[in-house]
Amino acid sequence: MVVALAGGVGGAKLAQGLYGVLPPDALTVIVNTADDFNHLGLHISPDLDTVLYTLAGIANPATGWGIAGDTFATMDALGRLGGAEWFRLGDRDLATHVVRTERMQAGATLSRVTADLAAALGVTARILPMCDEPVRTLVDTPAGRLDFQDYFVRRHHQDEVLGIVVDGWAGASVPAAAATALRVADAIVICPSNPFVSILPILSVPGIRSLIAQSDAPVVAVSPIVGGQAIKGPAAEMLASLGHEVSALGVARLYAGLVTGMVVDCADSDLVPAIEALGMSALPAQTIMGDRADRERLAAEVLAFCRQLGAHAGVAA
Ligand code: FO1
Repeated sequence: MVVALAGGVGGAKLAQGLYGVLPPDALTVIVNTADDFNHLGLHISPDLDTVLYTLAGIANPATGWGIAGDTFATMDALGRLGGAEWFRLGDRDLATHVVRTERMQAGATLSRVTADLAAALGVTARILPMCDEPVRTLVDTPAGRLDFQDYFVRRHHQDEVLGIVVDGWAGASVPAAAATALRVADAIVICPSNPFVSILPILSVPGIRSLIAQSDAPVVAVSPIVGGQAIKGPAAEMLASLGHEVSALGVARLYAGLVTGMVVDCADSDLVPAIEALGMSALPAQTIMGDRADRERLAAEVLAFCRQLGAHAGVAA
């Protein structure tokens, strides 16, 4: 069993690569839910839906989120009525939120609803929320403390990030399916998502760090920073404003003590010695994922790296 930790678009791409190179039921993706919010009376789970749509092969390739070819007639009609249209929910995408909201209001857990949505879309990987309790990322900025989607979408992540709060973590618990997957994992992959607002919220769920630490599986992270830049989103700006080096080394320092290895882009091969000095192995690879072939190629390299690390540690990964 390979367990991947993922947030939004970048993480979903590698998750799709892993899904493509592994047997149908050999992948579990534990997904960030701290970006979730209630909007228009609906429970929106952006990262779960991005992973779900990407593995189902229906994600919008231009944005990475939402459904390819979707229309926005409802958003436009909403705007004419004075409703909030800043968070672009497509007409087909809305069906997902309506089903999830209805099911959760009837008492189903987010885990249950997500499993049923995955089955409905033919996805055989396990897609698991990091927890079923409400945990929310809040972003401290010069304009004050902002809800995540206000910061990220409404204000176009232009505010300087002075701090990040994962609100509600203490009340969260690792879902049983996620704990089981981590216990039987042959490899644990931290996908190239934003370390601060996608990966660290997952790691904030009580118990998940110790489940990872107790596993004898290799833990490999893929850097979301290439040549000092993020492929997408505000990860580079956040590293800078939060006082970290804006590089794959800066990311490696965030994961030191947790991971066995780090995959960096070939452009950052010069950082390998400094990363290895942190007590982890480092592998340069082509980490920019354009098409599905790129995603599967990187996934195969990551898994080979895991096997190599596992062999050194005496584990058949
Ligand atoms: N991101 C945007 O930048 N603008 C949007 O209008 C937007 C709408 C949206 C709708 C559904 C969904 O699942 C994701 C959506 N996202 C949008 C992306 C989302 O805000 C981010 O992907 C995550 O929260 C961070 O990874």
